[in-house]
Amino acid sequence: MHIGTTLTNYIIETQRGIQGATGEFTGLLNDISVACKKISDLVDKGDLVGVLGSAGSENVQGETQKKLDIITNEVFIEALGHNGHAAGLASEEMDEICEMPAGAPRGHYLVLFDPLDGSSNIDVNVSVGTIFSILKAPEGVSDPKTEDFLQPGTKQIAAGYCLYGPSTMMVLTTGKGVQMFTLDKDFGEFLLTKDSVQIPEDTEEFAINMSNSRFWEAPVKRYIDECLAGKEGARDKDFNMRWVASMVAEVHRILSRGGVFMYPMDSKMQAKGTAGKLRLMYEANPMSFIIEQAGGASTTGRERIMDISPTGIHQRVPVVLGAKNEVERITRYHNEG
Ligand code: P6P
Repeated sequence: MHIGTTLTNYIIETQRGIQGATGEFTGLLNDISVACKKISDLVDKGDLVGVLGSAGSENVQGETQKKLDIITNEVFIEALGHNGHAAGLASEEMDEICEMPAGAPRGHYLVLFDPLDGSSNIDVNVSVGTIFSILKAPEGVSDPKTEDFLQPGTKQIAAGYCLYGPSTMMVLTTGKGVQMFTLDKDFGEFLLTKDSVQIPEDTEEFAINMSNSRFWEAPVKRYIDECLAGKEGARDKDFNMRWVASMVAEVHRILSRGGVFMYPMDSKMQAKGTAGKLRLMYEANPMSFIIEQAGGASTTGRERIMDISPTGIHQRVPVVLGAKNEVERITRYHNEG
């Protein structure tokens, strides 16, 4: 596929070779593209259109919602709920699966999404993003229930994110590698700018929230201490550190120049009875699909994230993803105890 082709043409071309493709998947990705273009415009305008600041409410995660968390959630539901491409929707911002618009035609896909990940950054003008995961609704199910969404990450048909940064970029995998599209705002199309993205197996850059270090488990502390010691310790190289506090930005950096990202389990979370910070269904699974398709790895520190059998829409998991050899080293440290 040639660089510069539009996202829509790219999807039509790749779908053309699929036996029985009806065009519904192409339509669904177009709906997602429209939603992301609208969100990009709102994020760009910010205070000019009064969308920044807190909404004065909390989401199911107990997190304070930003006005844009709620607005972007509505943009996604409006874009995906009416066109008959989705059978059901689930959002980080909603306790239960979405009530699809009355009378709207239903498609065959389930979409789980975080409409604005990293939204704590939005008020300080730092990159944020949308993350989405696409599953097939069970055969013959047009009114899916929560349990129909609870499929392991290996069942994903596609996954992607849209990064609202200096450029707005859509990054997508349908299981045939990872492609990057940049939004040309002059005529409102995502254009293919990188095809077959690959992550180096080694890296010299790690990303973790160091303020949690006193709560980490021993294997995480061992790994980070070795990175900090660099060539003066057990490693044969020195490391750099980054932390944007926006998973989409961290993953995009790793896809663009390598690295390893960790949001591990810690004793603070254990005390609260949660299994991690990041959500399996609409953060860890879609990002794991993308990372693995780009030649990286993604585990909880102990097991492959995409193999996890989900127990809840908002289930949290520890995340270690990126450069294959670093993820394997961290996972080995966990298994050594
Ligand atoms: P912390 C954003 O809220 C998020 O879910 C991820 O995008 C990000 O990687 C992480 O949480 C940041 O967490 O503890 O640094 O605020």
